[in-house]
Amino acid sequence: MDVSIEKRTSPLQVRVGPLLLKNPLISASGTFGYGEEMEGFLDPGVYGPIVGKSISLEPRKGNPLPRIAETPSGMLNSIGLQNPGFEKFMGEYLPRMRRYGTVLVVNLVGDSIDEYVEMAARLDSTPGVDAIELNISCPNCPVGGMQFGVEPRATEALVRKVRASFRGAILAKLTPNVTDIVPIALAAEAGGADAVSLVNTYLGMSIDWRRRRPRLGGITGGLSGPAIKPLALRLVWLVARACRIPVVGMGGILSSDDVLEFLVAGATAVQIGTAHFVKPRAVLDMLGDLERVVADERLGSISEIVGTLRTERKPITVQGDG
Ligand code: RRO
Repeated sequence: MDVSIEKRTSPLQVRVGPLLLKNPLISASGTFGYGEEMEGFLDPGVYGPIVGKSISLEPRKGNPLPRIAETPSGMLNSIGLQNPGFEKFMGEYLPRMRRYGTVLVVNLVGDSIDEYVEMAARLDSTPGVDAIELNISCPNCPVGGMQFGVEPRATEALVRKVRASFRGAILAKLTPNVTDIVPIALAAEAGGADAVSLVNTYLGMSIDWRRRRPRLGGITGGLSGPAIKPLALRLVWLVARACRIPVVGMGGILSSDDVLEFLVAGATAVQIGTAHFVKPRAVLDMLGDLERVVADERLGSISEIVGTLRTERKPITVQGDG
């Protein structure tokens, strides 16, 4: 075999902080189980990395039914963090996820800083865990989660404490349900995060007016899908301009054009979420398309397109100061 060809890096390879990814497409937490539900559709190992559903220290049963409501160009969820708990995850789900042979990211959520730290410390000494994603943005948790993602000092304190107990990559997953996401992203960076991922879902609700009832058992839920893509794209652009650490973008990505919009806005990689419920094999089309785009645009690598948005004006922000 020609060694020079063997060693050539893939044009889809990207670097997110210390993580070298074979491609920039990541399965989004909560839309992919721990991979096993997707095995009937595709090899979960095709993703750059995979991210499992959020894990909490104790098992959670989740919110009352119904937990999903379709909306125009999107969906609301109110899962309420249903998960098997940390011990069962470590014993049953993690070994299976490792077998997919791709970068593995464990998404964590806690009621307190100590809970995040306890799980992160256990994962630090666990082989095969490349990164953790701190869920500080759950829209359906009565305590914990989002409380660390809406106030910069709380974000920085949490990330700093976790940083001290975990040597792999740390991603902080941010909520769009704030007046200004930029100070939260900067706080995650100051605390030692290697990347920020955004956005988690937008708080919303759906009502069956004839029954005078909410459509979700949890009353409110998190909105995802193409409906939020323009909103997410703007936040990714704002955060990418402000932070030095990489941004992982997400929000309504269904096609390779959607992926490329996020990359041009400044995302180094993207997560695919709601698309799994519509077209579980969508990632395969996207990968083929991205390879063609790299060739057609005569790029050495897909990462050359990251942050190439051309603008002449400052953004309008909630502060009005750009
Ligand atoms: O479980 C959920 O209801 C949930 C979580 Br933890 C999250 O981070 N985002 C979301 O939309 N739903």
